Parts: sequence; C-alpha cells; structure tokens
Amino acid sequence: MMERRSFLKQVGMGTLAGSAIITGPVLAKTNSGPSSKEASIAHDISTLRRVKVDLVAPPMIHAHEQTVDSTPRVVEFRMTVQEKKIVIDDKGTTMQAMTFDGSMPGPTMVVHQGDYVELTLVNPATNVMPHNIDFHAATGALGGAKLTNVNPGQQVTLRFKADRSGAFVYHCAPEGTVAWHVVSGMSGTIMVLPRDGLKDANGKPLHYDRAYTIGEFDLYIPKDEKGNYKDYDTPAASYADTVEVMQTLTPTHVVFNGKVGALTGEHALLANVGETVLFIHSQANRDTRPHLIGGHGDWVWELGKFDNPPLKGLETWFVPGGSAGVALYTFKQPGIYAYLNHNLIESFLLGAAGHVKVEGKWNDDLMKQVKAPGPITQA
Ligand SMILES: [Cu+2]
Repeated sequence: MMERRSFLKQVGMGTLAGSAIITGPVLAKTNSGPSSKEASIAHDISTLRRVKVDLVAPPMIHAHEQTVDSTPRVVEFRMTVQEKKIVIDDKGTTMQAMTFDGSMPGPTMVVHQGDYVELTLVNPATNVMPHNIDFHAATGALGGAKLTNVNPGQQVTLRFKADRSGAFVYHCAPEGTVAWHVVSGMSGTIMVLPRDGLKDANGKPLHYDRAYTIGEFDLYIPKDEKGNYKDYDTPAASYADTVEVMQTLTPTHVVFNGKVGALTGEHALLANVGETVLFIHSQANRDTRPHLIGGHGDWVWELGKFDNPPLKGLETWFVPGGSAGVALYTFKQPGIYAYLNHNLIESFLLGAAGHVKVEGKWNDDLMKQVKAPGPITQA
C-alpha cells in the first residue's frame, strides 16, 4: 500500500484515486486509438527479423526506406551517454553538457510503425551522473525511464513497440533532475514512419529526397557578479546556479544543434532546386516556431504525428515544447535560405537560426527584380 502511494506521488499523481486506477476491472477490447493493422498485432518477437542500425550525427539521419511491405522487424540501436564541456557560442561561452552519443540533439532513429525498437543505452564509467531515457513514442513505465536507469559503468537494453506513427521526442528523465538533464542537451527524435510512407490529406503519397534533423535547445548559462558567463569544471558544480537561471524561464541562449551558428557557413544544410527536403524539428522543453525565409512548409505535421493530415502551405509553424514537428518543402529557387525560430529575438540575438544552401537555376517567374535599387525618380 505504501509503495503504491509513494510511486503515484513520484509521478505527480498523488491526488488521484489510486485504487480505482489500479484495481478497477480490466476492460477487454477497448479501442486503443490510432494504429495500423500491423501495429495492433502482438508478435512473437523471436520470429521477427532483426536489423542493427548504426546511428549518425545530426543534422544527418541514418539511411532508411520510406515505405516497407515487410512484416515488422526488431530494430536494434545503441547509444552512449557522454557528459562533456562544450562551447556554445563564438564568444567562447561554455556549458557542462550531457548528451546522447556526444551530440545535441542525440541522433535521430527511424523505424516503421509496428516495428519493435530495441535500444541499448550505455553510461560509461567516465561519466559522473546516472541517466535513463523516456521515449514519447513508447507506452508504459514513464516512456521507458523507469526501466533504463543506468549508473556510470552500466548499460541497459529496453524494447518497445513503435505502434504510433510520427516524430517523437526522446529525452533523459532521471528522478529529481529531469529538467536539468533535458536543458543540458539530453534529447533527440525517433521518427516512426507509416509502413506505406507519408501521405497528404487525400491519401496521395509524399516522398522526400533528403532529411535533416534539427534540435532546438534553450540554454540557461549562469553569470558572475560582473555579468560574465561562468565556466565550471564539472556538471555537478554548475547545477545550483543553472537551476537558478532556469527558474527565471528566460534562456540566455537558444541554439540549433548545440551552438550558435552550428548550421551556418560551411555547416549549412544543403539542397538542390527540385529536391524535397524533410525537416524534423525537436524541442524537448520549450515552444518554438520554425520558418524558412524565402520558402514555406509545403506539408507540415506541426505536432509531428502522421496519422493526422498535414497542413499545407505554411509560412510559420509551431512546435510545442516536448514534441517534434515535421515539414516537407520542395525548393524552387537557389540561394542561401535561413531556417529559424521566428521569434526573431530568439533567432538573431539568442542563436536559433541556421542556413540552407540551395543550388540550381533562378526562376524569374516566381520572383524578379524589376529595377535594381537606385536614385528616387518621379513617378
Ligand atoms: Cu541524463
């Protein structure tokens, strides 16, 4: 009895009527919500084909099929937690980051609806903190967090069924310090594609030529009495000051993929005129509003879930904190585009902006400079 009460309290459900939830009659055959035919079948795992996928660092996404006709598979991934000090802007400001596989965001995993995800999470002895993982795509045990607590020097393997399609956030969520681990870098995306691929509102197939993953991070770097950003030797040393800044709800930096300018200049995303690009945008903690300057979102799943029809022709879309959104765009003009958070203070002053460098032929019909800037003349 005590155990149940303390568990409910831990997960913030202490005031709910625990007995009704836990000992109430089990309803048979309820409608369990969105699921494909495959996803609703419980498979004998031992008979399923296994594939091992090597993850790649963002903004790239590992090679994957968009449509599959095979029966579900067990897709094996391995991620290693890395605690490390990183530089987050061009002024040399540092942060004691915590990461999945050394990158912010962690690598994007891609599977198909009905597949089983089998992740081995490694926490090397060189780290200091315990970690775990909560998949928003998973069902039960706080997203897997309860079953994946690993101390430095340990690893753990979790399997869950990816029975809902969409892009979903995953993040670390250790009891008591969830927010700190998340804003310190521990989040990423898992994309669960429908087995027959993406569709528009009329069921017409949508295909992409490239896919990029962008993780937006709101950072809370403490300052000293003189107003300079502080530098710490260990994550633990940064903890108390960082929580103080977090409580103001005012980030000092908002960055894509780990630092100001991570996706600009020679690190700009690339595309060609005529290519369709899929942009995944995750934000595990705070709302954002992606916009492609000079372009649009041709098809956008703002809330990232492919069972819903995509919105069409958006200027700016909205990704709520704690989710991942997906946008498709076919480039029609060459040039350098900016992809940013269209709270322009957050993008231009705090860092939430990247570039897409697009090659190809200019289209005068879509846009033409009729007369170049010059002296003002009478009408
Ligand atoms: Cu962690």
